[in-house]
Amino acid sequence: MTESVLLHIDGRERPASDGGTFTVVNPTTGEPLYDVADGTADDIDRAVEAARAAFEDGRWRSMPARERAKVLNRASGMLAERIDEYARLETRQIGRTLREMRAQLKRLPEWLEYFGAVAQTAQGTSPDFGADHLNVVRRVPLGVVGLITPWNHPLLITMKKVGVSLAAGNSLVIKPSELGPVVPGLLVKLLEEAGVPAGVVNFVPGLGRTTGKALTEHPGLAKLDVTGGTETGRVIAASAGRSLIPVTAELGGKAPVLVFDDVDIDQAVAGALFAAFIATGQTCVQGARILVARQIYEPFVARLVERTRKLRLGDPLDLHTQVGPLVSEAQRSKTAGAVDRAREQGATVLAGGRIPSGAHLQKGWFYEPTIVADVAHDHDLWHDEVFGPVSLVAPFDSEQDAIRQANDSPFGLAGSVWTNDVGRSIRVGQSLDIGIVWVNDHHRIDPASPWGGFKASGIGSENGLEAFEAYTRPQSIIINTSEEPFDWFGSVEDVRYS
Ligand code: TXE
Repeated sequence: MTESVLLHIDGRERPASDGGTFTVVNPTTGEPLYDVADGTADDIDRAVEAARAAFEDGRWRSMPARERAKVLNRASGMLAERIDEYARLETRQIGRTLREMRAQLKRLPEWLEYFGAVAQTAQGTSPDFGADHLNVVRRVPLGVVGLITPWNHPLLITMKKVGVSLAAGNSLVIKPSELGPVVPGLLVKLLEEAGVPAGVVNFVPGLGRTTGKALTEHPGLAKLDVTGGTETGRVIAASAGRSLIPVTAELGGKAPVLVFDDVDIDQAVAGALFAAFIATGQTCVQGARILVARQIYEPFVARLVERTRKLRLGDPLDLHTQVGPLVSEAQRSKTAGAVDRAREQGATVLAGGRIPSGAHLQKGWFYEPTIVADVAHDHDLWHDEVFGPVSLVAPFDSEQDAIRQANDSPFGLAGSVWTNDVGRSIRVGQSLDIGIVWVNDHHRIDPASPWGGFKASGIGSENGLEAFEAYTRPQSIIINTSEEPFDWFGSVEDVRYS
């Protein structure tokens, strides 16, 4: 039986204004799971209006930071108690393994705690303004912010945006992905139970081209924050440009994994598998280009292929499953299409490259974890993001060659360097044109650590003090401290101006 997911506006759940719904399907079984209210432009108007009213009367923004932090900490404790339930729901709606969802969701309370602490310790400044004035610069919240989130980490990405924007005192309208709206909707209710006043966080699920578009084009917003594909990011950033509001955009990637010849091969292969195949490869930082020192290329690739072939596909709710299905039929055909195109262009598929044949895998959108070699720099697979379980391997001849190949990409989000040579890890890391560099690791994230891409991977950063700053703006208050009377038009000799 399907359950319903409703809009949440001004503290109340409601259906879409025209009664429209869409269905979320279980990607493992093909069964319908939820009927989700399909928010209209009128619903977006109502949500922005509720958020604006909440912002203007100060019910959240004017609460002392200490009180806001208390609410966020309470929400953090409540979330920690619901992790198991939410992890199961996330696995059912997007097909990511329960083992991964539990590990990811367990971290999320930290975002509320971290940004609650940042809100309490944030301070203004007082720059020198000369002898006769005192300048106080406060950081004030922006207003109503529009948050647009994807399906690949539904709750993590919502949390990355919600924690910081709430801590800074903003009011929000969230438009979750049409493929993963369920748990973000539960978070909104949890926040209100924890004490966030009604109207501050509003939730309008719907499709990108209608509900998302209505939100991004709404004149009542003070900022847009999106995670999604690069083309979506361009459309939303153009909209923000027309409204003259700031935008944070976390977009696509094609992360390099650089493996030098001094590593333990088994450890580096384990790292490459982790980089390439968690979330069935559906992450913006997926290790999509595995570049390996020629001296160890053959044994490394042999081991990588052997281990890739052994990955266990299956029901993501089963804790023994290592790789779940893709989120949708569209995502699987995009993945299969990218591999077929690579074959046509002359690449060699070393592992995977097929829809699996197991009887238990026929109902879901499964695709075999895939390793591709002989991909030239002018092939599509070198440059295009697949967003599925497909990684290419290629050899490099020197440190300079590794850096050159890694940087040959339109994207610049993240990548990893695998070496035991400390100097080399720093030299190479500093030469990569990417926003996040891991050394002997991949995928690691922390609420305190800036997360954002260069080039076509986005604008601005999530997490850390940078994100908090980007959810506030400076207000400069300039106070005249002089005892001298001032009359600009009274007498030319008397003029005091600085
Ligand atoms: O994401 P979309 P989709 C990439 C990945 C994937 C591709 C498409 O390559 O194959 O994007 O995936 C909303 N105005 N990533 O279609 O469309 C949309 O409803 C306003 C990378 O799922 O980018 C959803 O809420 N909103 C990625 C959100 O944008 C619009 C994560 C993201 O959807 C809109 C997901 C519009 N015109 C996909 N069009 C990452 N970097 O993590 C869409 N949306």
